[in-house]
Amino acid sequence: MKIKILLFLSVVSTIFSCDPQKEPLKPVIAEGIFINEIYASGDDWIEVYNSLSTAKDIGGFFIYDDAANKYKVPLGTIIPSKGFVVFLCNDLATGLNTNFKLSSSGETVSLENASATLIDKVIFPALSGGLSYGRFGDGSPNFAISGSPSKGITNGDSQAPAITIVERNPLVATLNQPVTVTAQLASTLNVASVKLLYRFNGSSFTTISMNLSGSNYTATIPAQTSVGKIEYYVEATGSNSKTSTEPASAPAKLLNYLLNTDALPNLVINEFMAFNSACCPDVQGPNQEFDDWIEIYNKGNTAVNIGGMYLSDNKSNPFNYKIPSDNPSLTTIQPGGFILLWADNSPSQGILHLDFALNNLGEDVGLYYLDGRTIDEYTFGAQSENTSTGRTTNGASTWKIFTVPTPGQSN
Ligand SMILES: [Ca+2]
Ligand SMILES: [Ca+2]
Ligand SMILES: [Ca+2]
Ligand SMILES: [Ca+2]
Repeated sequence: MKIKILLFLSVVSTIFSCDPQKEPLKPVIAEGIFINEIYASGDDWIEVYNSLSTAKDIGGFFIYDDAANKYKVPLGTIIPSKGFVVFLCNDLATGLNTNFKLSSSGETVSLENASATLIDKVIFPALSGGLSYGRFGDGSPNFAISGSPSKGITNGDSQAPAITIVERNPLVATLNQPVTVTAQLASTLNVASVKLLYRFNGSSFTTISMNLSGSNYTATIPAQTSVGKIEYYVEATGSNSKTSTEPASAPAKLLNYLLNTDALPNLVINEFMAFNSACCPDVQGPNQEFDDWIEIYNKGNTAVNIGGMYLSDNKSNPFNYKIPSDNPSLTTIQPGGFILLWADNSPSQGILHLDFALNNLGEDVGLYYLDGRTIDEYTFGAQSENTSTGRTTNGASTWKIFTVPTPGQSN
């Protein structure tokens, strides 16, 4: 038996040593101090737990996501028995602030004692806003994504179910059309119920059960026969009676879609530029920024305020960027007039600056109504530097490349 085991170990060590790309395998020597919970989507933190029956001084311990750049816990950092200490992962490298941040796409965090012996190592998955990854209960080998992070306090025996994705189909609904809402949970285990709550034009909420189908929960909001606004949220309850919602602050914040029968405004995307290095600057104080832009033309007979409408660089995501509606004087286009929007990823520069840029290798550019219906959209290919693409004449159905772009003016 002994020989067999030794042979086995030798085979294992051969397998593990043959890939020089991987970090060297180090055994984890548990000593009762655990990485207990991780939050990684902004204001990152790591919670460490002391499972021992005595207080523990973890001064001189090391925490890291990169073995070449370890953070050293300050001397005199004591965790009481069954207590916690939280490290803020913010690059500050002082006190309980680590010298690294965490990736919301997931990575590995390691904990070493003062002799640099690895005592815990956690590989965490992608964590979107509001979710944490931790041990349930504290110090246990059972990990789960949680919808209710518990920074510096017990993770409890069990967690509220974590809702990871909520989608609806169709994304843009019309009158007399049912809408199916799908919710994905981090786990379908220990889920007592998942419910969809919706209301129409601010009335009281109607609650319907969402049914498990595959790994998703679905329910359908019935077709509406009159115009208005549907608002909704998803609520998941665990077999431990703990509840989470998406949006997390529901019902204060809700998902919604609009149903209306308005005629679409008579607007077109008239010209755009996706590769600007020398033409037509966005003048910001002393700076000239050579940014992408989109020109919209009003070919109708009435003024149109585009506040509340959407622009996108992706046809499948019409709700990408909502034009603010708090300054109609800047967002209203007169008949026969133009408006220029900077696609410069800089909404802080003003109401006519979008939160995306245009890819000069080609993509979509689209203008969408208040309810997401398509007003105009266009798909373009690779662009030459300092040329624009636009309609041959204002509002025309054919497009051409302009070597002399005319942002905000007649083509
Ligand atoms: Ca906790
Ligand atoms: Ca560009
Ligand atoms: Ca700019
Ligand atoms: Ca133009």
